[in-house]
This record gives sequence, structure tokens and C-alpha cells, in this order.
Amino acid sequence: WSASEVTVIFVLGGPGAGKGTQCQKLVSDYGFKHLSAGDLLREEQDRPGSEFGEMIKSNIKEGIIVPMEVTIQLLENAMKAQIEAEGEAWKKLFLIDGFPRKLDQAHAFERTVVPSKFTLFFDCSEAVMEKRLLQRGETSGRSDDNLESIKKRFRVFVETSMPVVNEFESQNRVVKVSAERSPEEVYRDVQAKFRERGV
Ligand code: UP5
Ligand code: MG
Repeated sequence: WSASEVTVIFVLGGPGAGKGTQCQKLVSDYGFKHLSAGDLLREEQDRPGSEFGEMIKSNIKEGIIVPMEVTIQLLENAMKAQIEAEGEAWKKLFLIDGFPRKLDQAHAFERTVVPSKFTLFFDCSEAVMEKRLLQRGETSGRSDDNLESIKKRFRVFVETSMPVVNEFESQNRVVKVSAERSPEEVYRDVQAKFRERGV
């Protein structure tokens, strides 16, 4: 496959902003494939024989960003596998959720894999995100859904990941949606803005 045939939309937003929830809706209505970088890392962490398992495990618990060589390779492999599995008829539309989390990751991915069409950014206050994550933590089993890890994730998001959103914004490549209302209301806003962008 060549980059020109593939459409990538990055989906960013703080921890618990609702990236995964909104991506699921987009998958069923638009034919996107959803690749969550966090989910791919958690799978790799649990893969028997993975040389990165322990590193991923401790980074996720501490809210630290995994080195991009690992994440980009997982994303690229997942993209290739989807493209092969779907065959020619599929339009090669990807939502890449939770990545890039650092400026150098954004630059490397857009240079070596494919430039993104735009970034869908979910804007949400920390108070709302914290409440959602603590509630999810009651059943999620995620090692980072506890107050201590959540605080660390917030900090990394503000210091390291927001610069990515800000750079894309300065290039007029961000579609920003407020994520504080119900999932259905947020999604209506997403759909309206996608329409404006010709998706
Ligand atoms: N919920 C969702 N929307 C709601 C709404 N509108 N109203 C009320 N409730 C809503 O939602 C979170 C919870 O809120 C759910 O219970 C949901 O029902 C509810 P979800 O859709 O899961 O939010 P999401 O933004 O996807 O939250 P997530 O926790 O997945 O975000 P993170 O960005 O923190 O997690 P991720 O899995 O992307 O990354 C985890 C870690 O992996 C990182 O901290 C990092 O250590 C590592 N990582 C990397 O190193 N590199 C990467 O590229 C990616 C991850
Ligand atoms: Mg998620």
C-alpha cells in the first residue's frame, strides 16, 4: 500500500476524555478501523515472549510515554494487517487513538508512515476526566485507573501531549469538540464537524 491511498485521523484528548467511546461510534457509522495505541501496547505487554512487556507495564502504570519506536511499529503492523485483511474494497480509513503523544512521535509518524488528514481533539476538564476514570477503575482492571496514576497521566498530557495538539492547531489541522456532555451529544458534534471537513 502507498501512503496516498490511506486516510489517518489522529484522535487525541486527555485521559478519560472519551476517545475510545467516540471512536467506537465512528467505526460503526463510517467504516473506519480503530487503532488505539494504548490497547496495542497493553496487548504487546501481555504477549508471551515480548521483549518490551515489562517496560510497557511499568510505563503505563506511571503514565510515562513508551518510546516511539515500539508504538510506531505496533501501529504500522496493525495497519498492514487491517489492509491485508480487508482487501481492495475497503477505503483504508484509520482512526489512530491516543497517539501521537509527543511532538517527535508526531513528526516521525507523519514522515515515515503517513501524514494525518487532521486531528480530532476532545476537550475535557480534569475534574470530569478524573471522575470518569475513577468510576471506570471500579471495574476496568486497568493498572492506571487509580488516583495516583491518573494525576501522573494528567501531568504528562499537559506537559508533553498538548504541544502536539497546539502545533497541529497552528497548522489549522485540529477539529476540536467539547467532550463534557453525554456521549451521544458529543458524537453529534463530531459528526457535524466531520461533515464540515468533508469526511
Ligand atoms: N465516558 C466516555 N465518554 C463519556 C461521556 N461523554 N460522558 C460520560 N462518561 C463518558 O472513556 C473513559 C470512561 O469515561 C469510560 O468509562 C467511558 O464509559 C466514560 P474512554 O472512551 O475510555 O476514554 P479515553 O479517552 O479513551 O480514555 P483512556 O483512559 O483510554 O485514555 P488514555 O489516553 O489515558 O489511555 P491510553 O490507553 O490511550 O494510554 C494509556 C497509557 O499507554 C499512557 O498513559 C501511556 O503510558 C501509554 N501510551 C504510550 O506510551 N504511547 C501511546 O502512543 C499511547 C499510550
Ligand atoms: Mg482509550
